[in-house]
Amino acid sequence: MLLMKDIIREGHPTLRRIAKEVPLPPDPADIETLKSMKEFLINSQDPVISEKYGIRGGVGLAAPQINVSKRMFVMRLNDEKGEEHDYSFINPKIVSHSVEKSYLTSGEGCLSVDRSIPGYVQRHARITVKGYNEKGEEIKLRLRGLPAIVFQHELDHLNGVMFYDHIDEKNPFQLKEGAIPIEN
Ligand code: NB4
Ligand code: NI
Repeated sequence: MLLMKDIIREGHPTLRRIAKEVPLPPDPADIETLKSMKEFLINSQDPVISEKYGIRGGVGLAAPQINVSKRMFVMRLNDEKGEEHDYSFINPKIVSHSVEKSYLTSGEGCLSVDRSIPGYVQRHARITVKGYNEKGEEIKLRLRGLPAIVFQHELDHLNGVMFYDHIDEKNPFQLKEGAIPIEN
């Protein structure tokens, strides 16, 4: 079972690397990695289990965060309509996106970052994404709202990008015109 000790933190070089494409169909070891990452999110969202093991709450986890430099991540959350967004992604990519931006009004945190960093992270408001699931099947989705934000935070990890790279140092709360706030 994955625990906080298995999550690498800021300063670890893997977090700044470009993760490698995963050969398809995924081999059993990669499927197992995704399964344990998904289990970590489930545990992190269970008040009893997360308290018992000292796991921070999470809605996404990227393989580089457990020091596996491969293009895979998991996400698990409910959107504002209560719809579940429970996905494992292999070799994910954004195929198109809106010009419009959106941002979490409370800013972002990261399981690999042990400090809170104030500021807005403005991301594409709507994205069309492609990738493969743990079975090696192609998936194509349109995401908006919180799921779109989570996808982009995780995709960034595969490219060595941290959320605070997007925060304007001088004006951390400066918003682009028309940016859509997301309360969470
Ligand atoms: C990834 C997210 C940071 C901003 C939005 C949110 C939480 C993370 C990081 C966008 C992506 C992890 C991966 C939460 C959280 C709301 C839902 C359900 C019940 C607790 C949970 C708390 F914990 N971010 N943490 N940060 N990351 N919402 N919620 N709640 O997930 O670093 O790269 O369980
Ligand atoms: Ni993160």
